[in-house]
Amino acid sequence: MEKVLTGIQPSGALTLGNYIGAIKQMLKYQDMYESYIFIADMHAITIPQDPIKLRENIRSLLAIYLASGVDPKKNTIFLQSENIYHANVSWILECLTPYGELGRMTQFKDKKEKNANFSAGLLTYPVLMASDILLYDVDFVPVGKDQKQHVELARNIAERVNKKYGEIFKVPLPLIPHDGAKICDLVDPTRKMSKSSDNPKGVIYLLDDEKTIRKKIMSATTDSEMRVVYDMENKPGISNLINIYTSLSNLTIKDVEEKYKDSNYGTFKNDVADLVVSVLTPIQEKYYKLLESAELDKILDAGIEKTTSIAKEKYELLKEKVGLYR
Ligand code: ATP
Ligand code: LTN
Repeated sequence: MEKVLTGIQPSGALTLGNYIGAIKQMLKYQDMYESYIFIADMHAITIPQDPIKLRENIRSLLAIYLASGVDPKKNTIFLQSENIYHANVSWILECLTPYGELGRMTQFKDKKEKNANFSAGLLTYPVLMASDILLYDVDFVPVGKDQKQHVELARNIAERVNKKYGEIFKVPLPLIPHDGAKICDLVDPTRKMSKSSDNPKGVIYLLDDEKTIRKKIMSATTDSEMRVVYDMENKPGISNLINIYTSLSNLTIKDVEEKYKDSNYGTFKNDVADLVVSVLTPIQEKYYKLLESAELDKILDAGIEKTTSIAKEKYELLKEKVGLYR
């Protein structure tokens, strides 16, 4: 069976963008492929994190996965930092990756602007991501549009290493969702909705209560035209709401335009809010039950046992090919 692997960083409260761009894809692929899902905690520390908050976020992310419907019987679920081979392989791959290639990554260029003292880890971040992927010989890597460049880098690294040392890694493909590939901020719809945003009004968090969700959607930035029509360039606010609506329903963009052709923005926004609340409420109910459960630790224990033995084998092969043995 073909394999998929994906992960999310526990770098803050998860957003509707993470749900639509990442978690919904996991739910789809868990029934189609052998699936590996992890918590990218080592990626989270590429920017400063409070240790107590980080630990909470790790547990919270796992509970969100499960509450959203990620099934531990269908997926191997693990914590990245518990598998020592990810960082070990990353070191070898870093030594085989030109510095210039990493400096060109869009996310690195964006994130370094936000912190003058940015860490070296922020630069090498995509190589750790490449090792996450390449350790497991996966066929596909489901990610949002913003991570496509990193998966392409992982492909380049795999091809380069295979060419130099012989077949070691499988070269994977990114899987990008069509609708909702990029959910945007509600206040500034030209920007990605992001968990590390500094304005919470533009971001729907998965654990926001109903009143907050409704308020944020009703105040979302739109335009003065009063036509529910998809046009990302000239009407980014309304197009973003259409994207959210289609991603959470079975409707296409055309269906939504047709359905709301005689409606004002208030009616449309109200329906978007109803839909978001109806998707998030059951997830929240399950989440709060799961958070304290011992089940969470059992799932990670099983995941680390399985992934350690797979990753160890790949690491030993890579070391041998590179000449790291006595
Ligand atoms: P940060 O703000 O910490 O960079 P983020 O909210 O951008 O975080 P990530 O942890 O980088 O989220 O991403 C987790 C997954 O969610 C990735 O697959 C990413 O592509 C997807 N994702 C994140 N934000 C969005 C969004 N706004 N729309 C669609 N997909 C998204
Ligand atoms: N960088 C990704 C998280 C991530 C990932 C991965 C996704 C780390 N390693 C491997 C897919 C495959 C992010 O920020 N979304």
